[in-house]
Amino acid sequence: MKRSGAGIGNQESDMYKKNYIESLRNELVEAVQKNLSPVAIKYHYSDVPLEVSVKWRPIVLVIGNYSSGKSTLINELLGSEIQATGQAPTDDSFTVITNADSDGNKSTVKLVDERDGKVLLHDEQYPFSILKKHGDRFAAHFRLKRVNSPMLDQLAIIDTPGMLDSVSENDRGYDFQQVIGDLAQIADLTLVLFDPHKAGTIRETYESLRKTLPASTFEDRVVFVLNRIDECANLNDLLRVYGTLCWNLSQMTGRKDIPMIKLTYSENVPATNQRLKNKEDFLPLLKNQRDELRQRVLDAPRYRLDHLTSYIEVHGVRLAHYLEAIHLYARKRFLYKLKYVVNSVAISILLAGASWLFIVSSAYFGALDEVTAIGASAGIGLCGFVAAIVLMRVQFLPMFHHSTLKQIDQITECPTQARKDSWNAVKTKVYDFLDYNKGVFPRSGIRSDWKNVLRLYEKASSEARKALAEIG
Ligand SMILES: Nc1nc2c(ncn2[C@@H]2O[C@H](COP(=O)(O)OP(=O)(O)OP(=O)(O)O)[C@@H](O)[C@H]2O)c(=O)[nH]1
Ligand SMILES: [Mg+2]
Repeated sequence: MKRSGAGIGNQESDMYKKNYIESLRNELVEAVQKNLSPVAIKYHYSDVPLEVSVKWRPIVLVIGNYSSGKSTLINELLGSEIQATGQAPTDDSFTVITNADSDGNKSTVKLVDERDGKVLLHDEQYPFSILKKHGDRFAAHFRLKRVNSPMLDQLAIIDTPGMLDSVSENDRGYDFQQVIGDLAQIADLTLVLFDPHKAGTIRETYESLRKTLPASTFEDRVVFVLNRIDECANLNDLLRVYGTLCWNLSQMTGRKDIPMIKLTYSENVPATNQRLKNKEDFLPLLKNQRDELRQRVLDAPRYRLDHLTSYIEVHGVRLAHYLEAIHLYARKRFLYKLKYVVNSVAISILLAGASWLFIVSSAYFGALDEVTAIGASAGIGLCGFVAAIVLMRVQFLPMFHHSTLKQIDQITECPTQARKDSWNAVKTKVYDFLDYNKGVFPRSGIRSDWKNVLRLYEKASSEARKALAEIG
């Protein structure tokens, strides 16, 4: 990987740094495209090229309870009422909001056009093809809005339906938590919004984030926000709500240290305006962290490089583990067949020998000449061998296949937590692959593909980490 511009250090202009980051980003995407994707597709690790999820612009995902103020926050960031807002669950769609390419007047921010989910899921320029698996019900709740907001020059924002209780979640007709997990994997930053009325009712969503995001980048990629704090009656009430949220988060994370929670409210809501003017109220005493949140959103593109690097690492490790598993399965099957064939040859020879003894000692066949007797016993031995091979194909190999699939966890060794994690991520894919082709697939090349993936991802990741350290 060539690194243009490295070493210029502090004198680097912002422009130069931006170009450097851009060229590094392109090189990393190319590394995925050239080295990981062809192998991932060849062995059905992925149906779509891996770079599809990372080659588009940086993405900020906004999730949270219904009416926690997601759409209000997004409108505020964009500087226009692009998303519908309102009390009670308002919006049941996932909306990708990105910029319109038009160079027209950007002083008035407005919606330029809207596309429906089906187009979005099938258009290769967008990174959403992995969501096709969620079916038509999901596609009907997925759309793209193009807006001429300068805020969107470098990023896209995804507004999501408000989370409901898990009973109502089941009525959606698609797996909401899985969609959130898939989107969080593509996103460079996920904002998780709570409001004082429902502080901490998103356990399942938290779990799907935890499962899909690499542990190493989780803290950088998820920001918790306690929004609408202006609705707390007083400071004591706010402390009570904050305490409840901290407690719920620590229950979800299983950790005692609480992640940073941004305390925010919208100053555009009329009632809040009045409270801000009222000096006896607690609101004027408290810093609204809205600006910090805005800055965090604007910084999302900077995290894209880290994201891309960990994407290469995560998929490099998983793909290598996947290939190792199917290589070991193929080797085990080959050794099983070899042992079976050797045993069959031995038994057939014994059978031929026994037949010959029987023929020469039998009063009935004793009259046969020697060549015919040898030919007849060799024929019996051969028939025995053919029968054994047929039996192996129709009976023993399927039995071997099913019992290996039943004990799929024993295919590879997982002595460390990292190995267990990568195995858990690929186990179903390995099972599906072996189940689909019934264990019959070309064995040659898997081992070298596996070793190549290991070598190439380690090289790409170490060079990217070095470059990231240089950028600082
Ligand atoms: N007091 C107060 N009201 C807010 C604040 N943010 C949003 N609201 C109001 O809360 C209601 C819900 O806001 P939305 O932005 O629609 O919430 P949402 O999370 O997008 O809701 P769904 O799309 O239904 O999940 C609206 O009536 C907003 O005007 C805030 O910070 N303070
Ligand atoms: Mg909304």
